[in-house]
Parts: sequence; C-alpha cells; structure tokens
Amino acid sequence: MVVENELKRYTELAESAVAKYSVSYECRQKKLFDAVNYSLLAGGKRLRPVILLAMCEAAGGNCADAEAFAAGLEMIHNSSLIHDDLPAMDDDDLRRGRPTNHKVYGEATAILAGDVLLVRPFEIMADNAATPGQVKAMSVIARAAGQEGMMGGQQVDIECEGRHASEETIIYLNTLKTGALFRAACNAGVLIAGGSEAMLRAADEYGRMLGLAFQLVDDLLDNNAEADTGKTKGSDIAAGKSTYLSAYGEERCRGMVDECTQRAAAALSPFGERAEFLKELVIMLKDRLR
Ligand code: GRG
Repeated sequence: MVVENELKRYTELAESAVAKYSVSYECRQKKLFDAVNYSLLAGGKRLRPVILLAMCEAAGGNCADAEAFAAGLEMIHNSSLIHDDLPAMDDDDLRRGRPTNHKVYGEATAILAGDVLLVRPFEIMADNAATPGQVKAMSVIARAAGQEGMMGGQQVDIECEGRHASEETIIYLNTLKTGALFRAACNAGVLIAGGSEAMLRAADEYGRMLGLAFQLVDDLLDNNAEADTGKTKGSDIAAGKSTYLSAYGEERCRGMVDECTQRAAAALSPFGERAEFLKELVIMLKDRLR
C-alpha cells in the first residue's frame, strides 16, 4: 500500500461527501449559503472525515455507509473554525490562507454560517442513520462537539487566557477542544462498520493519542515562522494562551509527539494489516514538523 495514494483516495471521498451535502441556490438568504460554502468548500486537510472513513474500512465497513457522517463531522469542524475566528473568540483575520469568514461576510452572517454548519450535520446524519451503529455514531459525534467535548474545551481555554494554567488544565482543555472530534471520528467509524468492542477500545485509544499528537504539532507549527499553516503566526502566544508549547517547551513537546505517535500505532493492533494507513497517517502528521 502506498500511503500517499490512500490519503488521496480518502481525501477525495471526504471531499465528495462534503460536496454532496452542501447546498446552494438562488434565494433571499443566498448570502448565508455563500458564507457557509466559503468556509466549507475552502479546502482544509479534511483530516477528521478521512480518519472516520479509514477507521470504518479498517473495521470491515463500507465508506458509502459513512459518508454522511464524514461530511457532518467536517461541517461541525468548519462551524467551530468560523466561530473560533470571531472577534469575541480568537479574533483572527486569516484561515486557510484566506480572510476569515467574518472578514468577508460580516460578524452576524458568520455567526449564522457557523450555526448552519452545526445544525446541517444532524439533518444529514439523521436522514442516513439506518442501523443502530449509525444512530450511536451520531450521538458520539454530538457529545464530542458539545459542552462535554469541543465546546467545553473552548470554554476552559477562554477562561485560561492571560493566566498561568496548570499542565493538567492544558491537557484537559486540549483533550476536549481538539481531541474530542478526533476521538469521535475514530469511534464513529468503528460504530458505523459494526466493529467489535475490542476495535472500539483500540480506535478510542488511537484517537486520543492522535488528537494529542495533532495539537502538539499544531502548537509547534504556530511557533515556526517558516511553516505554512494558512493562519496568522504566533497568534496563540500573542493572545496569552496556555499551550503545550508554553507549558513544556519545544524539546519536550517533540518528545511527546514521538511517544504519542508510537502509542497510536500500537493501539491499532486489533485491526491488523487493515489499519496500515491509519498507522502511517500519524507518522505523516508528525512529519509536518520537518
Ligand atoms: C460552534 C461547533 C462550534 C463550536 C464553538 C469555537 C469553538 C466552540 C471551538 C473551537 C475549537 C477549535 C477551533 C479548536 C482548534 C482545533 C484545530 C487545531 C483546528 C485546526 O484543524 P485542521 O488543521 O484544520 O485540521 P483544516 O483547515 O485542515 O481543516
């Protein structure tokens, strides 16, 4: 298996799932449709749907059964990016190398676009939830997005701004803010495939380690002037945010990335060879640091 080809295949599947469930037509509220699609169809790595689809196949399932869930998860991620960039939150001007949603459409429309991208997923997932595993996947995704997941993490992050946060708090907030959607991608993939309990446990651990590695890499890249992140550089530091980098320093963060990568790969053993792509994917994430 050539990992780049597999990444391309899953990314294309994710891209077509997102396109399939995106909507645009002439109507009075066309500006809202445009604002939604400005963010949703603006690229991005599509990592969360890629992971969901790959996990579904690794557990013996079929990507066709997972596409609405993959698209829904990517929409929720995009919703969070739009809201995160707003002046009331991170107040960012740049996302994916382009002006942020509110810079183009105004704050009020950007808020609504984020809201649409949080509601639409549950419409498309409900319309496509035919099995108990798919219904459970929808619930897992909802919980991961909400107050016990990403939104909860964002709340703790906001409260920590400009203050010294303990290591435990930094881990807590990142586990929720960034990690919850990655974990949900992994668990949902296995649930949709009807995988075993052992697979679910393995997927959960893989998601936990991948989420941690991803945030560590993100913090390190935010601090690297040469890395192309499509975002304003050093914005976390400028905002007085508590990050892994501010807590542990670069060397320790790099060591933690290595450890998480190894633990993520080790967690995949119940899937055997079918998880080869997922194993390589964490290594590719780590290689973004080069
Ligand atoms: C309205 C759903 C909703 C949430 C409100 C704003 C908020 C609560 C949460 C913010 C969560 C957030 C933005 C976490 C950061 C996660 C992160 C590192 C995003 C970057 O992910 P990539 O690199 O982005 O996968 P691309 O652009 O590739 O999609």
